[in-house]
Amino acid sequence: MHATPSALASRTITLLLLLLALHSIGSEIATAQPPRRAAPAPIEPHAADIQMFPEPPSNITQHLTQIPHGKLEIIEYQSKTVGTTRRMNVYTPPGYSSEKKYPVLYLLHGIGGDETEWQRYADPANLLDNLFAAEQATPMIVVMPNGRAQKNDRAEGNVFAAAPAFATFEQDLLNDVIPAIESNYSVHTDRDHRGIAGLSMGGGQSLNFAFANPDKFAWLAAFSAAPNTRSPDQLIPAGKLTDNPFHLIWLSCGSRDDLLGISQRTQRCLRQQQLPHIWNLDGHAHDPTHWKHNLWHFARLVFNKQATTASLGFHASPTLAPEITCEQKFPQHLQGICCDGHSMFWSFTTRLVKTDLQGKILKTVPVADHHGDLCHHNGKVFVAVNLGKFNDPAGNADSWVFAYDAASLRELARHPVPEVVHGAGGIAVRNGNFFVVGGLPDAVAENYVYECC
Ligand code: FER
Repeated sequence: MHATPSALASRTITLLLLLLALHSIGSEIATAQPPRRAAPAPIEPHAADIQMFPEPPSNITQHLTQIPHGKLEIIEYQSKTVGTTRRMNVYTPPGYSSEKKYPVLYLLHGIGGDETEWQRYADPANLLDNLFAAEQATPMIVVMPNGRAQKNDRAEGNVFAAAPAFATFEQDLLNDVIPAIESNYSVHTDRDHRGIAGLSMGGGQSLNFAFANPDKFAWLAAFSAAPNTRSPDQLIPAGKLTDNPFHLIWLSCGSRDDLLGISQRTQRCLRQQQLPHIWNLDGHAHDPTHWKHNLWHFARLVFNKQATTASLGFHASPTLAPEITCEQKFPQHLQGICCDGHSMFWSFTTRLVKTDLQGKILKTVPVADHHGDLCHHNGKVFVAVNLGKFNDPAGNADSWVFAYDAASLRELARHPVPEVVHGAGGIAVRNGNFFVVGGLPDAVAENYVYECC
């Protein structure tokens, strides 16, 4: 059960290529149906093609009676663009008051949806109420308009025939929706306090509109963007952007989504143009679970520059990594750190510690001597543990991988790794496989990376 790093690398690449071959078969079947436009097939994988953010807990949209709730209301506005009275769904946070000013997130639906789709798919009202109650998101107004800017804007008949109306919506949004919101609600009206996000067609709209109007939007998310997304050379013409105009670009897609190629080509373009972004490729399909989960993660960052900078630092590029100081000192030394996008986990030999991305202590638990390096995977923290002697030639390391619940730091399981005879020095996770680096006593010349658990 051990392998050299190069053998592991080639095994990982083979697995990725196999997965991508399966994706392309899926997308050929899906795009064979007219009148859908063909989506480009998924393209060559690279190291960033991973699930950056874990699956959220299962209760993120649970209605809790003991917390304050926001309000959802359908309001009407006059659209000069369409020449009709149109409807949008507006969420105001708990305790909404005209004494305060709020940032606004414009949240756009998919090709078969309307102004009620987000509420049906992802229950943003309860999702946000719960985040605000836990102080995990910045209070905001969420506007869910109808992105099909035409006289009959119901999702009827061949929904693909309305694709041009989704492009026309740019004018409706800028000239009709935003002014209506800004004159009826107590909101900030600068770009720093305006975000745009959407699923599928709405994801394509968000990318197209934000890149065409960076003076209007500073926060951007596209969840499983559809083929209405402009091609990279149209979306970001070379040399057009001198600076990164966005505080956050969130791009996500499910690995089982037939439209994956759209997000991938957009992500490659952002990477090439060195635009810091978050790319979260989870295991879902073109489905409400992906949209709900990614809205939840995005909602925790949007309008919060500090949390976003920290999260981008971890996920976009090591050069952006912020300095994070743990606010408390612990005996013995720091063995390793890891991050789940919103929190940091620190292994201090005999103490496991969780902080926010500003270093504020959220939880500490005493643990057995000694807990070494650690990594995060899907809501759990895995720690390389040696209960015996590290770097001991006699092989008395007594090596384990301990698993903890990332929310509570409650111990969940202990996996023995007796192969790691000189101790478990480092641990990492990649595509659900764990890699443990062995210890190396003075007299031993060859070290191993072990794939385990
Ligand atoms: C297409 C395939 C899917 C397309 C749009 C979609 C405009 C949109 C899907 C959705 O919004 O869920 O070819 O072309």
